[in-house]
Amino acid sequence: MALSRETQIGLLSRMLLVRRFEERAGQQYGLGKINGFCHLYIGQEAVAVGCLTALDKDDYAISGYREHGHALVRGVPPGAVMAELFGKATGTSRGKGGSMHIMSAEHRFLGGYGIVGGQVPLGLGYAFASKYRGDSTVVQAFLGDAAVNQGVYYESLNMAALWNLPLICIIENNGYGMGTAVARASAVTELYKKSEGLGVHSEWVDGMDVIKVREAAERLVERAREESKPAVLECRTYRFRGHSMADPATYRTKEELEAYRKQDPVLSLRDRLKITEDKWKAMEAEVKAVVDASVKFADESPEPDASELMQYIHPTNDNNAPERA
Ligand SMILES: Cc1ncc(C[n+]2csc(CCOP(=O)(O)OP(=O)(O)O)c2C)c(N)n1
Ligand SMILES: [Mg+2]
Repeated sequence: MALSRETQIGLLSRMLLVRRFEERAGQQYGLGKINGFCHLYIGQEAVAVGCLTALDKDDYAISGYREHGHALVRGVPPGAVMAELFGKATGTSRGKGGSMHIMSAEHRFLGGYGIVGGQVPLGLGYAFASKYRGDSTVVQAFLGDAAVNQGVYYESLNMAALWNLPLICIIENNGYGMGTAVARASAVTELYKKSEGLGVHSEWVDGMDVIKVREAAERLVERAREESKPAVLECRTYRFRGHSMADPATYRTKEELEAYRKQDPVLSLRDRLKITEDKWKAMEAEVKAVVDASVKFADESPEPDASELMQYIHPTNDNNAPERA
């Protein structure tokens, strides 16, 4: 069914929130308020927004380390995400996870994972649990193009196909794994084809077009829910910034970047919907207020207390863990 104009405007405003949040995160990084790694999602907004809005509240999503946007779209409060980036006690992981480990059990957003491809078997476990409980929840696991080169991706999909588990792997093919182009790392560059031999329904979609992504995701979610079957959706997208804050992205040409900028997922939907200047200004102002508030919240939040230093980490190092027999 075609999406209503109202729904499309909703998708646009979520993409705008992710875009402006990420721009601000980059700026805050420059100001020294965010330490460690920080991978921005700018350019890829249509993937998280198109896919995650096809899920129900009870479904699950898991991602890699480029996951601020997934968390926001899943409904995690922007203040808690920004506070986690700042390493504050009010962050989603109480300031201990940072950029790569945003998670919220309440929003069924399972993270934020730093090991390339490691989120796929974890998502598989949730898909198994769904089938075991018989509650018809489905799992979306987001991974990058380079993660498709990890053995565990195939092992997980094999099990999902064998046991008919509702796992949807969403490949965010942004053309590069750090500075390595897909064609230099994979003999088969149409990444969705690599799972077909496992008996997994696999397809690709234009990942710069949120409407197309949403339509494909809706179809695959319904299929996973009703038939309990895995699927792969390769979304062809592009990241406008470097791999992380430390990457000046000299491995690609200006012309390439410019060509993708013309397909900017946010601006192209704005133009397609013929949003008036006034309406756009109002949308921008609304998003800016949310992002401003997230920074204020993170700024004003306390650092984690020193007494928490050894808490909520590996149990053998946790001085508050119950004694083991
Ligand atoms: C198992 C493992 N190997 C290597 C790394 C180092 N590493 C971090 S990001 C990355 C590239 C991943 O690229 P891709 O999967 O395409 O995701 P993108 O960064 O483009 O979103 C690599 C190799 C890692 N984190 N984990
Ligand atoms: Mg990539």
